[in-house]
Amino acid sequence: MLKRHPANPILQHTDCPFPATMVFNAGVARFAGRYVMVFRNDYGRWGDARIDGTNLGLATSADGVKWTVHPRPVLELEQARAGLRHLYPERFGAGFIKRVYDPRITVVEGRALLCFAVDTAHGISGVIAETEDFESYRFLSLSAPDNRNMVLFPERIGGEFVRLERPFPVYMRAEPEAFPIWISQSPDLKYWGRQRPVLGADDVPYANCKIGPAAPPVRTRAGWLTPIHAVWKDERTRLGGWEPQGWFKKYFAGLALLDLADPSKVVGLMRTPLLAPEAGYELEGFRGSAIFPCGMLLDDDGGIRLYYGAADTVVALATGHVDDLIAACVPLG
Ligand code: BMA
Repeated sequence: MLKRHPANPILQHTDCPFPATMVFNAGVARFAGRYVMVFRNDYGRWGDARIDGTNLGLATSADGVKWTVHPRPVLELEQARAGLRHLYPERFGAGFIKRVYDPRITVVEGRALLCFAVDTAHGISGVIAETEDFESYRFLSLSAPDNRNMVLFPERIGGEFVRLERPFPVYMRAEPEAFPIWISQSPDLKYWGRQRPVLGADDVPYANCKIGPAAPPVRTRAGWLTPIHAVWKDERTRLGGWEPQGWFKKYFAGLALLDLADPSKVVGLMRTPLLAPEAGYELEGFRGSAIFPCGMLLDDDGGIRLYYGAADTVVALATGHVDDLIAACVPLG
């Protein structure tokens, strides 16, 4: 269904002109005549799971394969703290925001919007920011905890902005944990409401733990083509990785098709993974066997490019054709 690009990994720490170690989970868009990528950089020592910090870097490209990294990170923790200050009480202190990570880019009506996760003293939240140049950001909203993996649809639906998100239920959740994908909508990107569940982990045959939105959905004639990530956890099988206590969660890329007019309705789902960890750069690294897509683009000729974090260590690209992906999605059983 998808072919791994021969240039993989298309971005890694050695491509960065600043301290970088794990370079992964990158949002990608076409904007102002070029390809733009905002990636997560966990910096520290190679081979060591204890990192010194996380920031977001920027890379640009003429062809979506060969990337040039901007000389400095574009979002450091201190910038995020300063920029988000108006969205929470001052008395929570400078340390309230602890980490920024996992960016996704969606261009909606010509506006470049970035969704990313923030760890806060009160739990994990999702942020929406707007940018003109991908170097400086205006922060529009901070979600209540515990929620993340937010992706915006590339156009308004029924007059409203729409996003997929992945809350973490704490009470009354299924055993084993089965975190689902939800949807919500907003008139202005600030006030989010009408939350509804869309897809459960138990709908996905290759997830026994959690699923989440991956890259922002892409419009096709058959529906919104929507990459997801799906997690299979087996504590008897230790996977590759740098975690001293071991790593046991395999992350697959999956694919759903959502109704164009009402994306809370699932039209189809791939019953098998869209991409399963197999290549060396997917199996070995910080967290082996992790495929975590954060960007998908549809070319005019029907070509699909899926950009994904591999082993939480590098960025990789896989390509395919939109017709094959649509045909692989079948109605929920
Ligand atoms: C998820 C997130 C992602 C990461 C994945 C695999 O929970 O933290 O950033 O890629 O785990 O480690």
